[in-house]
Amino acid sequence: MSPFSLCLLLSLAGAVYCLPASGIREQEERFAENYLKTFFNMKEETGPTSRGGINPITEKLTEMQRFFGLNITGTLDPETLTLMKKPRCGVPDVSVARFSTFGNNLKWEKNSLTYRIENYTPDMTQAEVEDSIEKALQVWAKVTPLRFTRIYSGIADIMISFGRQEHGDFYPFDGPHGTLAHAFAPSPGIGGDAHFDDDETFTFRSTSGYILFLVAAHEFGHSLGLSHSDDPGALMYPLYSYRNPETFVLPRDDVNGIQSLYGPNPDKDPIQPGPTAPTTPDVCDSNMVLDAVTTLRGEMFFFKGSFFWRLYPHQNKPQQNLITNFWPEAPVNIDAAYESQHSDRIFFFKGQRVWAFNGYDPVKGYPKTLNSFGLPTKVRRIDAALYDVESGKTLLFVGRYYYSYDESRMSVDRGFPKRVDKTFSKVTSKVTAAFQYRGYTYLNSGTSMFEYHLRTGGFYRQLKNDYFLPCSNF
Ligand SMILES: [Ca+2]
Ligand SMILES: [Ca+2]
Ligand SMILES: [Ca+2]
Ligand SMILES: [Zn+2]
Ligand SMILES: [Zn+2]
Repeated sequence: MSPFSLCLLLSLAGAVYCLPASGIREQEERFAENYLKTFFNMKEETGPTSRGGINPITEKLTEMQRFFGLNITGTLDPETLTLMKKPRCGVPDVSVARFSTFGNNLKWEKNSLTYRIENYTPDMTQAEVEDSIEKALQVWAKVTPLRFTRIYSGIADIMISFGRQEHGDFYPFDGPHGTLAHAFAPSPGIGGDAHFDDDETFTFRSTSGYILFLVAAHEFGHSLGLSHSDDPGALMYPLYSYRNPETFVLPRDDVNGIQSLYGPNPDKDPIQPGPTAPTTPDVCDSNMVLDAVTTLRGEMFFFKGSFFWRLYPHQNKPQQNLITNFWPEAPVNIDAAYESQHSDRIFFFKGQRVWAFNGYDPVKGYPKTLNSFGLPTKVRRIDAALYDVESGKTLLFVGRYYYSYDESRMSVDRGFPKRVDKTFSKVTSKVTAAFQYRGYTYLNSGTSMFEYHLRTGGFYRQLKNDYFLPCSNF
């Protein structure tokens, strides 16, 4: 008997079909078993005769699902299998909390460390590799007393190399995708060293391929003593996610982690504190004010900071993702968003710029300016936007006023702006987010949400803005 029961969710009428055992299924079970052995420390002696009656695979699947915040089913469901196939770091996910260290305070006993780049990837110029490595180390130096000096011969604390498959340790790489790199915790010899899988395509700044700076910054976290974090916003989260390297700031969870080992940077200028470390928004924070809400092809999307939550119909567990993981070209900390059913596009607003995507693909000619929507030049940013399915108009909220925009004429309708409270009674302060869902119109103002029927102008009820986004701490 196979330990897995694999159900595939087919889109046919939304029904769930359990497929009979097949070659593909066995292959996927082997793949999953291997994943659990590699990353969740599953021991070899698995099988029907396990102690205590709990199948070790079920146990490890549960552990993995908890770590990644998936639905805990204890089975190899499609969501779990999809996550297992995502590109990631090769170091096991031994932690079960936010930031964690390797235990026993495994750290360097000195603040001055050396590094050496032993070889290069053919994917990038040598100068790009050197710049990526240097900046990745500076990510950690900025928030600690640690300082890094490059050496060109001999043995450095952190030896950096590119290799493929079996490359001299007992942890062979796996070809393209899957594992991208791995690194060793502080200790003499191989400790601190970082290896990159040269079967990957590394890149300096492109959104295709893996950004070497991001992969290296993560690996150096291990080189310095950090293990994986289950905070999806943390650099030490085990899965690769794209972020803009130009604007990257080490997240708060990682700062807390590394400072628990080495303390803060003594040279830091208190007068110029620099950008603050981003924190991951918590869906259970009842004071959270959403940046924007929109639908997209039947799902609901809730934006906050660098993140969004995605809610599938008939599912009550929202999925948290980095915006740039889905739309690498999109801004973060957006002002507003809406979906146009007319053009099947999603629009993001930030400051005076507007981005458009067809699903996840950028639309040519964007970003454009707010003026291209026919708004007067005095409007520097908008607060919220919604698309009214019935009239095909887009409502753009600015302070106490709103405009009606006609997408086909590409201009603002006559008679606008209007006062928000003239149309939407009860809304007396700034609209912070707006959307339509199942025929109803919702205006968020701070932590409140007002429900209307737009055609009749009827007000239905006042709700909390977490009405559609339930707190789901497990
Ligand atoms: Ca070393
Ligand atoms: Ca690989
Ligand atoms: Ca907003
Ligand atoms: Zn890692
Ligand atoms: Zn290695």
